[in-house]
Amino acid sequence: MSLKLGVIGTGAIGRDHIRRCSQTLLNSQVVAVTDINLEQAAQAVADLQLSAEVYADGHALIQSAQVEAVLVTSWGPSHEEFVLAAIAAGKPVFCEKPLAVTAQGCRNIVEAEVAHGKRLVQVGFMRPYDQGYQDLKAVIDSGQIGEPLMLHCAHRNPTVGENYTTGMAITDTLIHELDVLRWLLADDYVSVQVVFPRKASKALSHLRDPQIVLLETARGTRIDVEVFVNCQYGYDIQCEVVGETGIAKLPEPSQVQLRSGAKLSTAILMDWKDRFIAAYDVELQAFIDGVRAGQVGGPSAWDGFAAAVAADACIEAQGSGQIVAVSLPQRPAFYG
Ligand code: NAI
Ligand code: ISE
Repeated sequence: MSLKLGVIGTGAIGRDHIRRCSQTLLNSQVVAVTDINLEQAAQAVADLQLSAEVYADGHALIQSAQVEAVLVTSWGPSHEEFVLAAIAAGKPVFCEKPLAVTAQGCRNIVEAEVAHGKRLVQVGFMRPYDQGYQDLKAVIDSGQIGEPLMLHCAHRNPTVGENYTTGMAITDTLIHELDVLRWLLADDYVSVQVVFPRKASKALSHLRDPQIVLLETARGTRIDVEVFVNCQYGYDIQCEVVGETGIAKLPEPSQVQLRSGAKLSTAILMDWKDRFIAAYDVELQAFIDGVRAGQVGGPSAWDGFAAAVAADACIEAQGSGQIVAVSLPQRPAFYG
């Protein structure tokens, strides 16, 4: 029997997830959708030729007896409300990143899930499902390059919309690194600092872009992440790990090498949807399989909280220019 899914939010990633759950993945069926823009929700159903019902709002969808599990793909500030409602209804919920836009919001979710007594929440951090990051982690864990001392990372988007803010560079963009680097190193952050280089002329007037985030982990590894969301040339994710005896680098996505017009070249992807397309498939199939087996796994509400605690510190550091301490409470036994 297919898992009956309800999707809240039919924007860019909502439509992409509806497509993959309906056309690519196994054992899932989208039976319900909603969006504050109901016409757009209806259009998504029509475009994908689904027999899904359009609900008036997220709460009606979560309460529906038709819906066995929920995907939250609406804007970040609405995530907490819908995830808490799904937990209250006892329904498994896959929530796109960020789990909530503040650490306190994530903490409320952690507390509700622990009180429920069983894991229901998987956060949409897809990078741990990416083959390149998995291979990089295997090299680090094998000890081939010794202990990781430094990481040099970049998260570059070609452009962003006018609603994108300097804070979103942390809560929406850097949040992927805050999660995946913690997983890669099996370490937590203890301090952060944010510095701003000369501003890119292509960045809108309200936006400070690029920025460099400096992270320190409990074991003393130092990380620099360049976040540059108006780089124009492509969607480019870089991660280089400098160890005691060698260097390991995240592989580039596989692209044809072209010899033409007196040039040797490989294309750079422009869209995040393409860069992690396989990882999105794998993370959502894992959610579907986990729910059907009665065991939700993958990035947990605690992982969402841990990333948000570091993100809160980064937001403070953006404002103060100072080094800000990150203090993550003890992980509850519930999260292993
Ligand atoms: P979007 O702006 O294209 O779509 C968001 C949709 O949510 C809009 O259609 C909006 O009307 C709807 N919405 C907002 N509040 C709502 C509410 N209270 N109830 C119902 N619908 C509501 O944004 P996009 O790019 O699809 O992002 C959505 C979420 O997915 C964000 O949290 C974002 O950070 C995350 N995301 C994750 C990615 C990843 O790589 N894992 C990639 C892109 C987005
Ligand atoms: C977007 O929401 C994503 O999650 C993309 O992966 C990221 O690269 C982009 O900066 C975010 O705005």
